[in-house]
Amino acid sequence: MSEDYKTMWADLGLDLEAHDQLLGALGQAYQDVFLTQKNRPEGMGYFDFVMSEVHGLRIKELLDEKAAGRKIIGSYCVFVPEEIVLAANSTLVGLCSGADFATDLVEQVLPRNTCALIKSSFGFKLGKVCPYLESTDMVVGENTCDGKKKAYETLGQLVDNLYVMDLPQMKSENGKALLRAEYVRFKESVEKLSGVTISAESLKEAIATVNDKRKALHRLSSLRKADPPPISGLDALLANQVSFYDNPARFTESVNKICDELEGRVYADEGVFAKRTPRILVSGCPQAVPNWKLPMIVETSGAVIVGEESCVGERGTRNLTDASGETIGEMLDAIVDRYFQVDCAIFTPNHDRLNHIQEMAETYKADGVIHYGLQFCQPYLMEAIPVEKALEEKNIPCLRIETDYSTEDIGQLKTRVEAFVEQLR
Ligand code: BJ8
Repeated sequence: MSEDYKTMWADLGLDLEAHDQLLGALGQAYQDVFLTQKNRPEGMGYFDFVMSEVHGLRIKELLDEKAAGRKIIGSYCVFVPEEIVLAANSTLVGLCSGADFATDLVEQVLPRNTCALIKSSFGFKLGKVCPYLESTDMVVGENTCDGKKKAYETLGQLVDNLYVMDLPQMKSENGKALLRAEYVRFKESVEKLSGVTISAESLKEAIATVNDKRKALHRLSSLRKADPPPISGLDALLANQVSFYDNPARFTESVNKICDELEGRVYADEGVFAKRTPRILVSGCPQAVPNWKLPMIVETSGAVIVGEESCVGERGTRNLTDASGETIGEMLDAIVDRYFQVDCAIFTPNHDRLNHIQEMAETYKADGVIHYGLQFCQPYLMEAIPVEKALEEKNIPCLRIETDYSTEDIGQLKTRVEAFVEQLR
């Protein structure tokens, strides 16, 4: 790492020693999990580069943006609309993390039985190793699950720029009205922070930018319907993970570029795995960087992942925002319509999610579904049972797993996944 980065990290208040340890572990995991894959598409080189610079060049870019007057807004949930952020000349970055860090410090402020996703985000703050969080001008939390909702009360004491977005729990007219009111309040807060009044023109442009990013990811997903799929589940997940950090236009271009290459592979019947390799759909909790445990286990157990029903995946990107509105009001309505369809398990009832999982299993020709639940995540663990039932009705085998970010259960999980894959052959 260059000395410039070290100065940058120190200026952000990071603990350089702890941060070095984190980057060392991340680099090793990346090497072991990604770079050992055979026959990867060349276009993955871009994502390898982004990952190698995820705390370096990208942070420098964000700080340069800040110096030029843009504001950086961090979020923990796909309900925070990037369209509004971009329209206010600001940048949205994801803050969720996928590795345990400073657990001893975390357990002084949160109960031990909190999900790994929340604990990890706190660990990155308390351990002073997240340059994204330290670069933000506003951190957006949201009232989704009880764990997050209450954890933000504590996070508010650790950061001085927390904004909490209230979110509905039911897909009712009242729920939709709440979402709209919250998006209007968010728009006003972002305008105040950035000093930029969102215009119809800037909002239209932002909708187009975010739609383009989603279209590129839809294109990537669609290519995975092929047998053999032209890209591994690990690499496709990585592209989805990078979408939360990267510059949107550059990301879109890079995904479209890799899709051009993958189309050629599909045409040539070429894939990372052999034809008729058992195909798995993963459904459940989001998998943030560097949470690659489950896909690594699946794809070293004789199966390939062909889709993610997850917020780092299709649940997060499924629908486009209608771009036909001309006034700010019409465009906000379209944004609300789009996000209100996100079928997170915090909604009750949540039949849409069951339908979507069945549809995805059919569309991606999955032989089986693995439901990925993080330990102590009530919404997804509870919903795993109706998910399994809905899949049984379609004769699609389902394996429910409950895990965390530790490596201790890898052997046990591998045994269960291997047995499941055997059953699918
Ligand atoms: S829209 S999935 S990104 S809330 S794993 S913290 S649910 S206890 S992450 Fe999510 Fe938004 Fe929903 Fe998507 Fe709670 Fe469960 Fe932990 Fe979770």
